[in-house]
Amino acid sequence: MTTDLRYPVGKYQRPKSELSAAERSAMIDAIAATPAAMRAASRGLNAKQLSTPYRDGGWTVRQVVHHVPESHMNAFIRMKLGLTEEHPTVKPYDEAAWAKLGDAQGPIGASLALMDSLHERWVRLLKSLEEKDFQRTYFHPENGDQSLAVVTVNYGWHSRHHVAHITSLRKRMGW
Ligand code: NI
Repeated sequence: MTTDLRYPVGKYQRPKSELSAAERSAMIDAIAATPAAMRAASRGLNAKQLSTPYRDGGWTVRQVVHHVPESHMNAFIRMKLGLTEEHPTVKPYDEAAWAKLGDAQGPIGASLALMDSLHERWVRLLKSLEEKDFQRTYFHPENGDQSLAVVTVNYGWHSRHHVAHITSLRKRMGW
C-alpha cells in the first residue's frame, strides 16, 4: 500500500446517491468538530514547527491552518447564495495564491478564532435546513452543479483532510 501524504484521510469521493439524514448529520458533526480539532492539532507547536511543510513541497502547518477558514468562508457564502438565489454561479478562487498573501503568514490564533465563529454560524445554518434545502444547487465553473447535500459532504471531508495533514505530520515527526 502506498501512502500519499497529500490524502491522509483518502481522496474526496463525491456521493453517488442521495444521502440519508443520518449520513448528512454525521458530516455536519464533522464540520462542527473542526475548530476544536484544529486547535488541538496545532496546540503547542513553536514557530519553527508551524513553518514546516506538512509534506515536501506542501503548505506549511501555518498555511494549512489559515487555509481552512478561507476555504470555509467561501463555502459558507456559496451555500447562502445557493439558499437565496436560483441555481447561482459561484466564484472559484485561487487557494494557492491566497495562501501566499501576507495575512496567511501571520500567527494562527486569528484563524482559529475565525474558525470558531464561522463554524458556529455555519453549523447553525446547516442544522436549520430542511430536506428540500439540501437539494438546492449552485453551479461551480470548475466542478459543475453541486447540491448543498454534496457540498456538505465535501466540507466534512475537507475539514478532516486538513486536520489530518497536521496530526499525521506530528506523528511522523514525533512532535
Ligand atoms: Ni483545502
